[in-house]
Amino acid sequence: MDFEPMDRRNFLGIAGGALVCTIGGQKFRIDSKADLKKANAAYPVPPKVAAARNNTPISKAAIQGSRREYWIKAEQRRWNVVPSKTDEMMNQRIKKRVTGSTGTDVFAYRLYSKDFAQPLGPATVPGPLLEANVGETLVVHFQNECPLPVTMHPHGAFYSNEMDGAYKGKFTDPGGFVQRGRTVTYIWECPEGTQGSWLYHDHGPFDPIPISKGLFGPLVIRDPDEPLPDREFFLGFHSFLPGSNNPNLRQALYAINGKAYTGNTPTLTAKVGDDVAFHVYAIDNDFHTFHMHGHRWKENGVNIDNKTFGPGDSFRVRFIEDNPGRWLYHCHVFSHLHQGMSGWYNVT
Ligand SMILES: [Cu+2]
Repeated sequence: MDFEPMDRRNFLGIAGGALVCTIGGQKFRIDSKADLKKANAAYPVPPKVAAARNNTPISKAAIQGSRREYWIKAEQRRWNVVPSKTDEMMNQRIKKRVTGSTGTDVFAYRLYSKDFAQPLGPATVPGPLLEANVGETLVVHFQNECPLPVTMHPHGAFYSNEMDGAYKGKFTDPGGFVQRGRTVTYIWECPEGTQGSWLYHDHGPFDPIPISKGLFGPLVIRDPDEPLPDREFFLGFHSFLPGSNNPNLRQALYAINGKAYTGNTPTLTAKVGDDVAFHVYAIDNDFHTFHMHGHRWKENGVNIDNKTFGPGDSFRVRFIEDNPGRWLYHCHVFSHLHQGMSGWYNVT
């Protein structure tokens, strides 16, 4: 990370598409080399965080209704964005001399059993699905094993101010600056009016670096009166950029659920007659579209087959499956599509 304040010429030189962040009052580019260790060491610990004990217990009285409890760690791991090295849509090999190495270091949320006894699967991009019914409370015990302070911040749920998992400078609560080795418990309520397809993500002091390294995931709050779909899919639209996060990449990879190019992104399956739901969200620096071949759905009473959505947006598409075939779902921004943002939807 370049901690030199940038002059105007430098700024203009990189402003075309580069993501510029201000951290600790210094501007830096997300596509330049980053010394995260140095940046971390230079970062002041907010006063309420310094004063807090590890995982201050939450009183049971604070929890309304029944609880859905999760134990989640943020971990660092290797991750291959294009494991098959092939784009099945274009029937092309993904050439290392074009993209650079598609293997990279990510930060990823990982689900554990009660009291962090054992992992229930690998750390993944996106993180595990969090779900609750209206009337329940999400209790999320979160431990950080990444080398930067990171957090979990939910969309859609109801929470008190200190539970929003966000860095706020000197006003930061312990849940907004979870240092390596520390644990916090978040309580997020799901009263009437919070139902929907949402997401959660890091909102710590290094935002958006940990998000672009993989710290996000789906969150659904269900209306218990609504029948569950027969098939449902959770799709996060995001990107891996060359530079600080992915030093061996030569070009951006536009990903769905941590993978890029058809055959690597999720291959979804359903059969005719199924009640199908797609829970879709975006969490990078771009606007995307969700386009589905051979299908359409209603939004505000209008039939559409392509929906634009931006960073932090989330929505659900639901229809009764009526059209068998090998279909594509993809982002219709062509540079994103041809840098990986598409997948198969196979209907029998
Ligand atoms: Cu896109």
